Amino acid sequence: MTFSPTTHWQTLWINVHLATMTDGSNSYGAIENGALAIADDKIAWLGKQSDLPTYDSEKVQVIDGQGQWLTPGLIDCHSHIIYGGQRANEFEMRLQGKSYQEIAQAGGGIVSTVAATRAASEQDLLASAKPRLNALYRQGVTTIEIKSGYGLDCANELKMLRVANELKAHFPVTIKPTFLGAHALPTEFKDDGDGYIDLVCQQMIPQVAELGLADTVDVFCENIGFNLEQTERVFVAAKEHGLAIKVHAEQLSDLGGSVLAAKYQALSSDHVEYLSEQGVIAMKNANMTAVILPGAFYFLRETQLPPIDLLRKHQVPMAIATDANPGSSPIHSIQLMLNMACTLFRFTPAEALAGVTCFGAKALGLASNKGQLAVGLDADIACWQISQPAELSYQFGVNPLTKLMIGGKITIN
Ligand code: DI6
Ligand code: FE
Repeated sequence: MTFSPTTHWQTLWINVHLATMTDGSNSYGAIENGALAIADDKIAWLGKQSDLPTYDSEKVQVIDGQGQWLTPGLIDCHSHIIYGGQRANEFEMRLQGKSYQEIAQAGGGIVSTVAATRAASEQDLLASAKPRLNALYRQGVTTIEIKSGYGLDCANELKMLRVANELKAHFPVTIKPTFLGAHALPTEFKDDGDGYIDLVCQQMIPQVAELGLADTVDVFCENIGFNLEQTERVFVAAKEHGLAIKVHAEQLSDLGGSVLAAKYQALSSDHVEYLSEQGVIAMKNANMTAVILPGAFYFLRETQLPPIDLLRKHQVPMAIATDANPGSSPIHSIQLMLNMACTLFRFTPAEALAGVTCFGAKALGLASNKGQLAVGLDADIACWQISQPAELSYQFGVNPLTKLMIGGKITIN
């Protein structure tokens, strides 16, 4: 490790405990009674406070953490927070016995949100996304991935991605927009999935790449989404345009989407309740991350558990995210996801925290800059009024966040 000279330090946290998350999901990488210094938006030094080098106390802004815990800023690596309307009516239908798939097949589901999103102006979409992002930000989220996928034509997919990019002007959060044109079949392409995929590959992806509106492409590979062949065509087009890929796979059935994604070196495969051991091994060999989405599992009352033990056995990193969306996970709480990963999937609290820090970063291709407290990484730091890191997974509903720092600047105090 090279430490930058103390003369460059701008800010210094003292009297803090650090959950560095530099040990993957094995431990918190804890440093108790620590300190952490920042220079040029990056972490410049961290360690035991007793080892703190001498610094110029006139030039460095000192923050006294009073025994609180610092973690990396939290990362929500899978969300759909931009959409028009809402689907409380479908929630009621499901409570009367209809399944998510039945509602989708009857013209509800994703395509009903598509109609509302197409009808919404850019201003409307921005206004409705802001409180959702604000809720996550207030809980310590410093990086979020936001998908398109409710426009399903060129103009409306680009509109959604513009809104995702506009949110950057309203929040200090790092926003990673992802193009999810292949989310569902729009009604004008009913019975012509291949025709719609032509549009995605030949028009939408080239424009998204050219306008720089997203750097990653996602596909919903599922029996109610797109088949393997269609998914592969999207991957090929994305790669041709220099875009990274990820996939919604094995959420409702095992089509083999994760194995296909591994062949194309995808960043992650997300949901994965129905993932087979073969899929797990393919993901491991391709250095992919499994993104586990407890909110959708809970809200859809899914009973098929993701293969957590197999993912552990083959050491596939597991991220956790909200999947915040109007249909399967209308949940804007990263803290609830930490709790649900533990209660529903038997994550350890350290695995859960890794899921929204180091492995969330990895799922977004940001592991060299974010997700850990380590020298040289971005100074995105959450400060918590807790007595041990497991408290972050143990309770929800009371927000223990007391300060948030993004890129070395305090944004919540
Ligand atoms: N899987 C999901 O859980 C969301 N999208 C997807 O591909 C659901 C989106 C919705 O129902 O609106
Ligand atoms: Fe999703």
